[in-house]
Amino acid sequence: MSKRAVAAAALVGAMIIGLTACSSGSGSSDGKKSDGKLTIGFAQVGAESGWRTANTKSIQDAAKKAGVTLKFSDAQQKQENQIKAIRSFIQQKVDVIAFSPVVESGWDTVLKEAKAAHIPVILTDRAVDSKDESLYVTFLGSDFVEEGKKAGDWLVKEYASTSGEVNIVQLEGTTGSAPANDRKSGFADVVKGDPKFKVVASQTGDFTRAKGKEVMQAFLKSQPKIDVLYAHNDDMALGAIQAIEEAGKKPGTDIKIVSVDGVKDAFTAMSQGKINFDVECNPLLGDQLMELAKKVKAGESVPRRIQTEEGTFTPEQATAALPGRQY
Ligand code: GYE
Repeated sequence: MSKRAVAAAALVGAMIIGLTACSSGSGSSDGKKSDGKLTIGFAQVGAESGWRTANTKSIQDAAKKAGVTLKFSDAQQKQENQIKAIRSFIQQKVDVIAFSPVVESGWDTVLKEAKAAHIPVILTDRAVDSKDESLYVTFLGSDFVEEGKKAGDWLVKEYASTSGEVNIVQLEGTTGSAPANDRKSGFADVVKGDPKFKVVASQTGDFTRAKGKEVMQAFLKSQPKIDVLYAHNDDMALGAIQAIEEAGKKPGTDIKIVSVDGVKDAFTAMSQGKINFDVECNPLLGDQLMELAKKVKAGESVPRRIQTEEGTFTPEQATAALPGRQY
């Protein structure tokens, strides 16, 4: 870090302490001051799932609490919309750009434009596959490969005493997105260890309930024997549950379901025995993002990678956690 950056860091640090001191007396925690206010441009993926809604709310609430001006854009799951939003943030000269890339590839050009404009970029939730690591300062989010492995580990245990074939159908997330790529590969790495596990069909449901239902209907028609559904998120699992029930089968019993996210609606389904295992993915990234953005703006160094901590849920655990679940 340059001397200037260090000096700037010290100054902003002092300002933050000052603001905290001011607000603590009045009982207000948002520390609103027009001078030195940080502006973040945030390009969100969309509103495709319960996870995403919780993530958006967390970021908006955290910005308010931290006295940060948030310019928020919803890309409706389209990369071109996110690129447009980032370009507009560059034009508006925001202090920090944060975004959750809908897909992994194809970001270098716009990220180079941000770099040329000296606007630091923070990745949240999803990663990009850029070789040039100077195009973003840090990445805050989950380890999706690990999540896929946790789903696979559950399956291996669940079917430990079964010797016959276990037919699996997979509902993939948005094609080309980091969570779809990584949850697929993490799961495959574990289940390939035993040839009885067969992924008989795998298709994208775009992380939505409607698509999850539609694709599951097609699986039910084309596959004579389905033992397990592995869904890359809860919304697709919830859509698939409707398809399974409409086909006269019992989700969680006739077809076992393992999913990812850990949203409230999925916990409710688990308490009804319709989902057998859920791997948690934490959407509450807002406070950490605000903290990071402040540090980055101040020229302080931040870790290149900040990983979210998360667990797994059995139906019993989900039922117990349901009353206090935030999202
Ligand atoms: O699992 C899914 C959402 O990127 C981790 O995106 C996120 C995923 C999440 O649509 O529900």
